[in-house]
Amino acid sequence: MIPSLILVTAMMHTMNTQSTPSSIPIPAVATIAGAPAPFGPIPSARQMRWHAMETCMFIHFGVNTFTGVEWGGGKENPTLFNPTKLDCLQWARAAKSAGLRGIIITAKHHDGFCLWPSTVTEHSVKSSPWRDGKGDVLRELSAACRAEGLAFGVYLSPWDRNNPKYGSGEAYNEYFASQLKDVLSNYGEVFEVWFDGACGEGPDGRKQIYDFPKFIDVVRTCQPGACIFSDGGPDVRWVGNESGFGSEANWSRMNAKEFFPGITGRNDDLARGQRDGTDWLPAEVDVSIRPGWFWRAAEDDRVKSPQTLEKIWFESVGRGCNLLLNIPVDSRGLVAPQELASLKEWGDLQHAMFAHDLAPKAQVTATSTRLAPTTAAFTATNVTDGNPATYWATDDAVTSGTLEFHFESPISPRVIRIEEAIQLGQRVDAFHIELRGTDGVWRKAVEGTTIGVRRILRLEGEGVKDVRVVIDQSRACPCISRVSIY
Ligand code: FUL
Repeated sequence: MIPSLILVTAMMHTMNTQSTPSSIPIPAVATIAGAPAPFGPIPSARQMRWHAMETCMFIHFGVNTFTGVEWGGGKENPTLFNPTKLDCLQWARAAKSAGLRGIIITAKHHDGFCLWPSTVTEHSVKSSPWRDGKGDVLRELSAACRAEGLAFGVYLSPWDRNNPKYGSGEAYNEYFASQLKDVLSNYGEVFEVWFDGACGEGPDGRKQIYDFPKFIDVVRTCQPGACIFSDGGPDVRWVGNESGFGSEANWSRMNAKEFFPGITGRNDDLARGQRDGTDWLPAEVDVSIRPGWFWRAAEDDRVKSPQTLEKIWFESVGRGCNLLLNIPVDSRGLVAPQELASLKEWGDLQHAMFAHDLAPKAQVTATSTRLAPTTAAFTATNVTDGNPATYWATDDAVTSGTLEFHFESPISPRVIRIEEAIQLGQRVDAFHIELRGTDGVWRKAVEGTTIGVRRILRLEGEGVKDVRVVIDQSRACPCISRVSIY
């Protein structure tokens, strides 16, 4: 793809539901005469689609749900697995109540128990009393996701404390690759495959060397549109913590060669990205709504509040990461009432906050515009047209600039959202926001470093007539595709 030749046909901004990654509209390639050359690495089509997913649900569910432990030892009796009220549509609706766009489930956690009837092990739902051993959680969940317009993804733990082949090298890698093929071939489109870096002991303390190139091949063959998550990508990187925040300075760039699943001691780089990284490798924030990843009754009163979820969202999605929020299903096979309430209330908060974008009502001007007046292709009003393909840009030699939004009647802005046209790479190094009231005095409201795919910041303006987005420093001419004010 030649990124300088990009035109978007669809409206990613307003899109908020999709059932498969391939149905997510992204910039299609066409010529914009005079467009800036890309700067540094740029996202692949599958990464562009992944960025648009923003917030998804993680579900940890399995035998641990019935034993109350976080890491099952692998010797659990499969008959323990017996969720008598399992209803994947309820899970999907809970996700939608908070505006989440996809669900990733632990098809197999470290204990090795499979939520689908694997043909290569007996340690699965088929040896459980649930649905008389004829059930398949992946089948039910993928169907529920399709029905509710959500994307479907899988977590498959390479670490397997049940399988006797674990620690044997090639034989186990074959086993894992065949399971991977199974879960990626039978449940429709998968938007993300989640590889846990954990690589613990096998029987007799044997250690397994995972064949990630082989696993990646399987994903690319079975699900070419799926993004692969691990500590080091290749498509999506871990953010370096499980507490629910991204770094304020966040580059979606890494020297991918230096990183691999299970890497330790590089959490700061994983959080911030590498400013001069050679590969596009954005960060995902994974965090649980409870202290643990799996449900247990003892933590029913420790479910995060809607306000905490909102804070997590601003500090993850608002800093250019995707958020994967774990909602562990309970032993009935349902999202527990505490989670349902928190998700719904958070969803209502979000809805109220983001119902009306004020920016399209403003008159927008810029200090300078690329190739003006010869062409209007890079004009300032592109940032409020709802089309991510269009953007405001300056001439190549100009690496700072200001967008001004003039409102007819005073507004009380609470949030500003800014996006770079990342199809041309990540550029902005420093920016700040200024507000001007009826007294005519500009006041700095907030400042930041990176913008990238998106930066969402809180404001506390009253009686504001004008808003300025000042790009103080950009590594190449700034290309801003969106500014929204709420
Ligand atoms: C970790 C695992 O060990 C946890 O149990 C959990 O699945 C988390 C998302 O990833 O590496």
